[in-house]
Amino acid sequence: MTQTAVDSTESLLDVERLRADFPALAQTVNGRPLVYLDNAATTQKPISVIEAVSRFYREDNANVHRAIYQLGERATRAYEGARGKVADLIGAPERSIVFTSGTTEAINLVAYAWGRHNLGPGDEIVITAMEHHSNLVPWQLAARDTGATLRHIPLTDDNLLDLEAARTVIGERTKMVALVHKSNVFGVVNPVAEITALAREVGALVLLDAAQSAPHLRLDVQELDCDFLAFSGHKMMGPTGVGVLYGKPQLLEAMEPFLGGGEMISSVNLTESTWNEIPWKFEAGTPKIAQAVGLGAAIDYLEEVGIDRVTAYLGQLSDHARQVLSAVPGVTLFTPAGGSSVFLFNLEGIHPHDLAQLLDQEGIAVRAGHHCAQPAMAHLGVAATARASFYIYNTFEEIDRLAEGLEQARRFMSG
Ligand code: 7TS
Repeated sequence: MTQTAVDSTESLLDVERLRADFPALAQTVNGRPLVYLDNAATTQKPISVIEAVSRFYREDNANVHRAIYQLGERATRAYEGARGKVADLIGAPERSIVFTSGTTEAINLVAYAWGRHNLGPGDEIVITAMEHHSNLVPWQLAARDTGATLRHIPLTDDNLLDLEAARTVIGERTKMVALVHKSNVFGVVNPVAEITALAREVGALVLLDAAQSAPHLRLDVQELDCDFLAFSGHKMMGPTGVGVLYGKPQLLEAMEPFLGGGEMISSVNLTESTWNEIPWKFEAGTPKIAQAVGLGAAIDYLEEVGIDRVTAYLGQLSDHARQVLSAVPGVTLFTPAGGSSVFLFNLEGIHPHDLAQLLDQEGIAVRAGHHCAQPAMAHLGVAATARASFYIYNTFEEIDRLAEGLEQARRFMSG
């Protein structure tokens, strides 16, 4: 994106100009311009990211950390350079940044490499009732394998974390508190400072699932004071197949490896091995080299737009969405006040899957289902909902088209 794409005087973002950077947004569906509103699932990619991946394969492709030749050194520089960009993005030292395949693998890494060696009967892991399955199932497995107990912080009737209950759920037995920073179903940013303070009182570790917050908010791990933080590149305009685990260096150093293989060792004989230094101790095998390079380009793009402006623009879009969606008769909005970028709703008399299909006829892409958060659906008392989620290239007009699409669906259903 060129510098002129950002207009700080008139509106927060010059979205029309910015959209030109995203080739996938230019297409039509059924003759109507695509309205892509499934950004919590994955975001579209700007040309600079697509080009960075392509350029890597065309010019710099070699394996990393082992080649003596110049091409290999360039590949290593590109890969490690991307780590530096991630580290700068979240205010962390480079050695605390582990490249994983995504949020899911990052959380599994902690649940295995930390959980299996530090949990036992009598210990408790605390999650919340609004977790994505990625931050739930790994802890169910860890509890099953270690004899630890999995507990959760319930939700209030307003679909927020019940902080009163959190004070009793987090206790002397708690060893790990793993919670979502920004919810992929409610769009709310959880009060992680309060939860972290409760965890600190009892000496528990804190893992933040930042899959939805990293694309939307400026994160600083020193300020957040979390022990682990996980996010995915593909939800912040980067390629699929790469994500990040941040861990406090002293914790990563004390942990056993997750996967064994090449790259993660210092020396190997036929009976035993010693481990590489962090972060490479946790990067077994040929890493996600081109993907990490693409993530680096996505971070450059995000920084050029300005993350604070991203947050503010998404806030404006969300205010508009709340207004127009709640004006459609028959719409139940589950997103609490304060929730942004993610709007969870149902339309009376129509199953969310049918609704998504009708909207698709109009070129509007929304998600329908349980959004990998079945306990949150259970809290709402529904099996499924529709969900519209926004990112920086979405416009006010697109949200109006969604509202029109809902009106049409309502008329269609009432015959
Ligand atoms: N945590 C949260 C809060 C998420 O929203 C997601 C993906 C994940 C973890 C898993 O990320 P992954 O990159 O490892 O798959 N959320 C969604 C969603 O809301 N719709 O599709 C994927």
